[in-house]
Amino acid sequence: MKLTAVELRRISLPLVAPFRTSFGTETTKDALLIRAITPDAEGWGECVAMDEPLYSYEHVDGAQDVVRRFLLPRLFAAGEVTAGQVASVLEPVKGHPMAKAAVEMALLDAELRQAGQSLSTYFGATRDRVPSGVSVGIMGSIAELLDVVGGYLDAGYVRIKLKIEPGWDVEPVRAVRERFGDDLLLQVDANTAYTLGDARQLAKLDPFDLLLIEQPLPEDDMRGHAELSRRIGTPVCLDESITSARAAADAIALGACQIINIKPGRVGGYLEARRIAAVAAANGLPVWCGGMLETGIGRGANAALAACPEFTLPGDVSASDRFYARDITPPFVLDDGHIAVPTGPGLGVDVLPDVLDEVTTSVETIRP
Ligand code: SMG
Ligand code: MG
Repeated sequence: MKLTAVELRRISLPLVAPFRTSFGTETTKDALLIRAITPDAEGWGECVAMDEPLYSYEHVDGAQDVVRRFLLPRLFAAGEVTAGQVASVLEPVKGHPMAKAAVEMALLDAELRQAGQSLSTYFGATRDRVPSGVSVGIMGSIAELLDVVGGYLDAGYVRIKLKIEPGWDVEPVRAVRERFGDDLLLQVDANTAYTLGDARQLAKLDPFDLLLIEQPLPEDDMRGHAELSRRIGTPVCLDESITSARAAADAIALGACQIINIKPGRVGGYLEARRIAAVAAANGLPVWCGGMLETGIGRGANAALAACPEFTLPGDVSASDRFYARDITPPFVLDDGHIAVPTGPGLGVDVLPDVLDEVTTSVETIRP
């Protein structure tokens, strides 16, 4: 693809309710969208960096700066570039996987639209819908949590993930188990809020038969996760720590995780995400697709990824209305607890121009 221009567009979408994790509370989504313009086709990418560097070191203003100043000049200089070549062209720039992933995604969308192929076909996906799990924030009280979880179960979600932190772990899990029963698929996510010294507290989750505990310890604490895996019964799943296929291979070799949450933005793109799925499958580990409060653009792509055969656990690919009353694409809806995988060319989702314009806060066009 020969890029003639790239549009960097910022949008702001209010969340239907605040989303609290161990690292902060989100009330609006400030996203960077990337539109790759070529003579034959256009493609969209969504950068999942959040407005503050609290989930990882990236943040949306920084990502935009990196795209503008360091990534696009390299792509323009490379001339004709396929989506599959983007990662190696951008490889000299250290880190910034969310910025890189968004650029690669926009090119991939453009390329597949031109070829008339859907992302799911390109990935070799084997399902036309994916089971939908939902991530539930930290609440002010157990009563409120039970109400919220009950609402999601009534809506049809097939798996519940509870955000936890010190002081909000065993009791909420116990309450949800007691209220909704042993058959509920239940897991927790700590977003790095614990240390290995909390192993005994985390072992108190063992009786509740959780599917997994996600990222209990800091991002760079691979050895700690390996040790914790030996001390608790709940399978350890890594999210923040898995930044590449190499990191995944290392974590598996160390015994630091038994399950992997794959997020394309965190690992530099959908192509690296596919490689991580392959590494995990070759080692017998289940994987699932995480979420970063994506708009319909990223949500559709995540559904395609989650439809690949390695993804054997329900992911965080929820319906659009989990976060947004109004999205910039037609909404993804729950159907019998599942989300349909888009079938159209490229990402297979179409941006609604009027809504997009209404929620846009800035547009910057960069040309070679
Ligand atoms: O998109 O449904 C979603 C969010 C899922 O919990 C979710 N994501 O660590 O897995 C995670 C978090 C990261 C974002 S929290 C603001
Ligand atoms: Mg997580």
